[in-house]
Amino acid sequence: MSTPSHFLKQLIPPVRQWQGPKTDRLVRKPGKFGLGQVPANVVPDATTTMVCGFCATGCGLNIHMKENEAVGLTPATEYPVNLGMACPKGWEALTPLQAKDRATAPLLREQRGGQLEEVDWDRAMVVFCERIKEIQAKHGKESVAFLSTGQIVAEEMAFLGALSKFGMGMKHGDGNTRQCMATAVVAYKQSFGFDSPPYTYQDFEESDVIVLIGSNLCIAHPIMWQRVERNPHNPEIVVIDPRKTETAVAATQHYPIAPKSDLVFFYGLARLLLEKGYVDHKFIAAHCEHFDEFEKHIAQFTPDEVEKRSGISIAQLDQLAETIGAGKRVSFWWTMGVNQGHEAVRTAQAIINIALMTGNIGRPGTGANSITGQCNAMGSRLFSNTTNLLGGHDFSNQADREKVAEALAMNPELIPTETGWAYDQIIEGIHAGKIKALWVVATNGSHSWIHQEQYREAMEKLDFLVVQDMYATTETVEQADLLLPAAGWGEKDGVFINSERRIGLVKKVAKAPGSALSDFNIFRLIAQYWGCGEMFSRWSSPEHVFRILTKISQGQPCDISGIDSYRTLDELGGIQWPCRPEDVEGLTQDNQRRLFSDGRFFHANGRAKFLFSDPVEVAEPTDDEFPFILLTGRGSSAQWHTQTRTKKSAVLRKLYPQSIYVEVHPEDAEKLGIEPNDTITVHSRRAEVTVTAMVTPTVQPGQLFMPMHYAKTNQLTKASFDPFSRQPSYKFCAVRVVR
Ligand SMILES: Nc1nc2c(c(=O)[nH]1)N[C@H]1C(S)=C(S)[C@@H](COP(=O)(O)OP(=O)(O)OC[C@H]3O[C@@H](n4cnc5c(=O)[nH]c(N)nc54)[C@H](O)[C@@H]3O)O[C@H]1N2
Ligand SMILES: Nc1nc2c(c(=O)[nH]1)N[C@H]1C(S)=C(S)[C@@H](COP(=O)(O)OP(=O)(O)OC[C@H]3O[C@@H](n4cnc5c(=O)[nH]c(N)nc54)[C@H](O)[C@@H]3O)O[C@H]1N2
Ligand code: SF4
Ligand SMILES: [Mo]
Repeated sequence: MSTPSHFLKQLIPPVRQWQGPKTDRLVRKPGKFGLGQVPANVVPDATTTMVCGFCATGCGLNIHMKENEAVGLTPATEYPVNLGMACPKGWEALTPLQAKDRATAPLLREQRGGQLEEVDWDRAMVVFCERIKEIQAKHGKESVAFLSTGQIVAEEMAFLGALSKFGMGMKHGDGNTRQCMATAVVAYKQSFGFDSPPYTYQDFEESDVIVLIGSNLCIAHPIMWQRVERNPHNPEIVVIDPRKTETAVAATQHYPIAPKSDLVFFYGLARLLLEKGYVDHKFIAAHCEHFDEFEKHIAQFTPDEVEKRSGISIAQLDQLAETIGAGKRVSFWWTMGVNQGHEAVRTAQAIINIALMTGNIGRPGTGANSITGQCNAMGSRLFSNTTNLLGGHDFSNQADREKVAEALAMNPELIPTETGWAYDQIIEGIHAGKIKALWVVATNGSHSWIHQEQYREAMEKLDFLVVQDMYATTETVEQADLLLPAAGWGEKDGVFINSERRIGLVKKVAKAPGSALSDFNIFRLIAQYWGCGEMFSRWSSPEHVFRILTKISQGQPCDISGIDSYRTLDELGGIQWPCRPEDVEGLTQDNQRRLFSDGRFFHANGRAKFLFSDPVEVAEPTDDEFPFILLTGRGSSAQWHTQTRTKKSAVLRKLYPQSIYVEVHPEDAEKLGIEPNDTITVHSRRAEVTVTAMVTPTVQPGQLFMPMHYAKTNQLTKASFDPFSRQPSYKFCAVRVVR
């Protein structure tokens, strides 16, 4: 076995030679470009196609290169997802790689209160391992945890999950997917028996009724919206959202539901559908269970009750029931307006129940469809070793542990027998003194986590905070003891899994700056310095790991053992799971598949379950002191999350307000004497923040909306969680406004 420092020399310049995309096979003669992005004086000599690194739509981008380096990009016309389209972030995807604040060398803060100072990788690795081993020796192995992401390639996620839990003995690790997808994961697992979004994007084009719930598709998934626009069936487009969003304006029906009244609303809708006879009893009898109990449960949710709780009138509810009843192919799509709630899992399942009872699943243009957020959210759901064991397996199941151990050629005893703590429990664990060191990879919790002060205090309490990021200036890096500089999208190889379960390829088309390494190589290095390099000797390249993962997936609903190489993915324009060896034949460039076409679900008896509960009160209702509801979410198609990437593009920066604003309804503005662009303060029980007033009827009276892209927003939010998924309820807290 080579020594760590010997190993280091293989990975780090000057020994490391940059070689561009791995082999010729993944590049081809330059394609047609000319459109915008390639500088006029540069003549590319090759083009390669890869998947965008922002949202879960997973658009294909043609990267045009000269001498092995990306010089521009254009949306891929032949990729089955985007068909030649991209949103502003996609067009600008290469720009953030050039930013001045890229982390180019490891930075170490020797003492709290001191400065972060440049060190070499050897020193960084020695400190990383020594400090963590010291803390584990003193406080137990489980006193060290990690927080990861839905934005690195699946091979890296799996590496982090395996290295931390099997190699370093950690028990607790979670990801920002908790902030985002946990609700859908739990809802699907309980209802269908596996975390299985059933749709393919073609369904957007094949529905005659499209119901979007808590989803602002026009700005959060603009290219999915383009697919809706291509629908030739003149569909009814229904938006259920308290705000008159860009999507609501473009829809044919908008139901401005009272925030967090969705559960009552959907139970009432189910009752009405039943009453009107719009129910597929044959499908229910053949493929579902617990419908009788559900029928009894919903009896109490009369149209009257719905009107009282949701603000949607009896006539409007009736219109929606008629629309769904008349639809031949009705699809239901939900995003964060559902997932981020205090009773989110049951709300998602109330949507699933409506799709099931009307037989709108498994056929073209139908489905109970959770739209994912980040480029590789689905990858993290299946392969990050956080909420489940690699490949959608179960930590607590011995057969699963043995199967995974065998595929990894390791001792099954090294696999923990329980899932670790959820994100919020890790933060709580830090406050309780149980977690002493934290390793944060590709997420920026000091900005994005709920009730920010509590999070930041937790970071201060740690004995050791390591952050692994592309940039040296994020809010979380500001609190770090050690920064490990990472390569970003475009600077490394691997796969992402998009919202329709499509595994797509990401390629190295640019050099990471300075001595920044891919997350993959950082993990290899750590394994060597930690002393478990032997265990990961087969994890020598992303493609090797991909093959290991395909093997682990065998026999699971997400079986991808039919995908033999990156080349196959490249040639086909991505492949949706499942892809067993017998599925491969016949897959063509525009391969489109959906789940449940045979009516069999993943529970042992093959049946889907109707699941439900009584609605409960939100954690922080409004009152006389804090009379407004604060909603939060995406602000524009040009902003990505905490903006570490998108704010680096001058083009994107022109497309949104530079400083934080709050949307206020004109009636409220008038009552409070607020003029457009006034500086106002918004107070919650946790903080007060100064913002610019944007007076607009997009919000209803009594409600405010603030985009999440500005760090101040989460100073206000209230830490409350869905009890099943432990996903934060970002979209409801009580505030007041002062001019
Ligand atoms: N441009 C851009 N695109 C993105 C992202 C980004 O940062 N920028 N992030 C990506 C990620 S990770 C995600 S998760 C997705 C998120 O995508 P979306 O979920 O579509 O975006 P949000 O704006 O968070 O929330 C959607 C809507 O939920 C509504 N809502 C709030 N409360 C309720 C409620 O109680 N009931 C209902 N029915 N609706 C409610 C809000 O008014 C909002 O319009 O976007 C992805 N795409
Ligand atoms: N109030 C409110 N808060 C929210 C939400 C909301 O609707 N309202 N939405 C929530 C949701 S759905 C989400 S998904 C989260 C997102 O929250 P975060 O994950 O915290 O947001 P990002 O800005 O995407 O952070 C990703 C980080 O990874 C870094 N990075 C990017 N690529 C790489 C890479 O390849 N390697 C490494 N090592 N680092 C990389 C980026 O520089 C950035 O610092 O926010 C949540 N927070
Ligand atoms: S829609 Fe999403 S995947 Fe497509 S270009 Fe925009 S950010 Fe990238
Ligand atoms: Mo998300």
